Amino acid sequence: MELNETTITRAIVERFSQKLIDYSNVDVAIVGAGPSGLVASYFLAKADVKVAVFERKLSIGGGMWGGGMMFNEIVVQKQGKEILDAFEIHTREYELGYYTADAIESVTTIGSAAIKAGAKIFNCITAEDAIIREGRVTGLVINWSPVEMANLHVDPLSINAKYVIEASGHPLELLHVIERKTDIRFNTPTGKIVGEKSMWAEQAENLILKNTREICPGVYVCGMAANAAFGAPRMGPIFGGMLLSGKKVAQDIIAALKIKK
Ligand code: 48H
Repeated sequence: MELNETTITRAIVERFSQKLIDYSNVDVAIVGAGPSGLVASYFLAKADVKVAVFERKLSIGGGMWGGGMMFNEIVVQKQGKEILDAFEIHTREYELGYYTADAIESVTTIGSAAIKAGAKIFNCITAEDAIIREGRVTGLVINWSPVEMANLHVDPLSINAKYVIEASGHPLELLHVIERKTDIRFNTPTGKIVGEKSMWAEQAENLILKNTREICPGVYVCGMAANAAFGAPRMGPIFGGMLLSGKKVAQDIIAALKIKK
């Protein structure tokens, strides 16, 4: 059989277009494929929730590839280890209550499990805005990341979602847009984004599950974005909180979707 370039081209364009059309209307759209967004997508997909993840970069994994300062090992505490165990990621006890795992194994295994469970990940796509109806976020406005990088004037497309998860990490991009463009009040003490505090691993990891919640109608926040939104500290390169936050946001949304039905 001779390989035909036109067939290869048609295959890619048709398959990708169909995928995007299929996922233009989802139960949950996630902004960011870092550890918390990926774990959330896995648990949602495993529960048969239709979920799409939009990731600005070419690669998934966010800040987990680089462990701490590019030393590509991550640290988790006991509860975080339980999530790594569920993905069958190797861990080693370092000292009592501290476990390490290979950062690359962690990203690739969680990413693979999420996709196999049914999550669709769209890389190179940036969520640049939200769709809002009567004070509720009902979807995402998306564009190719290279459009943003080249500063091209190209209009975006949109995705309809019952729930959106803000998992964009430190910059809280979606919440900043909502704050800037609307009068929606967030469920924070100030009604606005409070902002991330300096590093305090113990407090940050303790607060993250409390901060993983619906922050305004239609939007849940998880991962580093949750602590930044509610004014909690950063935790440095301990990743248990990210993993647990991803699982919690999935569980909360699964429960909310059941009530909605
Ligand atoms: C599409 C976007 C957009 C956008 C950003 O930063 P992340 O790894 O996020 P988390 O919260 O899952 O994990 C945080 C962790 O990596 C970390 O930074 C920690 C623990 N820090 C502690 C400390 O003290 O420093 O991933 C977020 C992902 C990235 O891949 C971005 O490219 C992506 O979201 N992203 N994708 N549209 N508008 N904004």
